[in-house]
Amino acid sequence: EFDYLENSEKGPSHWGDLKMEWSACKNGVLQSPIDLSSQRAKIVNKAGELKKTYKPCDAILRNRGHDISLKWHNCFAGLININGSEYSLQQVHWHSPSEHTINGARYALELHMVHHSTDPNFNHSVAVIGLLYKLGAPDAFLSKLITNVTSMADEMQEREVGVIDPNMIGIDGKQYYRYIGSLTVPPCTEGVIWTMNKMIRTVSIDQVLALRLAVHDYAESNARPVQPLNHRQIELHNP
Ligand code: BO1
Ligand code: ZN
Repeated sequence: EFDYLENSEKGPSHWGDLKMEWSACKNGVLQSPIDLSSQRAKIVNKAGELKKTYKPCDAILRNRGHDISLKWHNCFAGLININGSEYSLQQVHWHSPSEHTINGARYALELHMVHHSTDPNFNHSVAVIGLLYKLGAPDAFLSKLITNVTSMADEMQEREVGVIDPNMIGIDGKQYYRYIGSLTVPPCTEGVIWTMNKMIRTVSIDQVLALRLAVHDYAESNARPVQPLNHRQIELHNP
């Protein structure tokens, strides 16, 4: 349905032409990912640490063709609180290389923790926490899953992987970038609250290659190009 190849008619520069519902990919002005420029960020000192209450819960690992995702299933994986509103954790997935850049620098891997608003009047509002990884020591969370990732080389496979604790991801909520953007895949829906951790974690080259090979030829990325910031403000929360 869509791909990431530069010269393909289903590639990122054509997503907005493929289906009417995907027009935000082309015409939106609050699109993600972006370059997080520390120079342009407004420093917010009084915000406090990111409030989160995650708990272990049963999960399913899935090869969705364009990425590998881990979805918590038939249980409650916990909440984050953003400006007094609660968002419940649904799934995580990986992009390689990173979609967001920091001062123009791209990282080896980016993880997205996708949350939905729990407020029924605020239907389907999405908040994503992003984490960036540079090459180095293996990531403990991925280590638990990597054998299953490697065995899922074909699209649309899934595995029950038992109880997975979201706290193992190890987000550090002390310093983070915050801005309003979009889903980074079609339909590129806007209004997503993005929280990108400032702390960079590490991942081994083997783990990155396992994720990339399971999804595509390892030469193909699943990162959407960086989008214009337009008139948006980026906040750097630094309690
Ligand atoms: S991302 O984090 O911006 N790459 C991203 C991209 C697409 C989605 C989520 C995050 N898709 C949404 C679907 C919803 C679904 C939700 C949670 O993921 O549009 O229908 O409920 O799984
Ligand atoms: Zn994503």
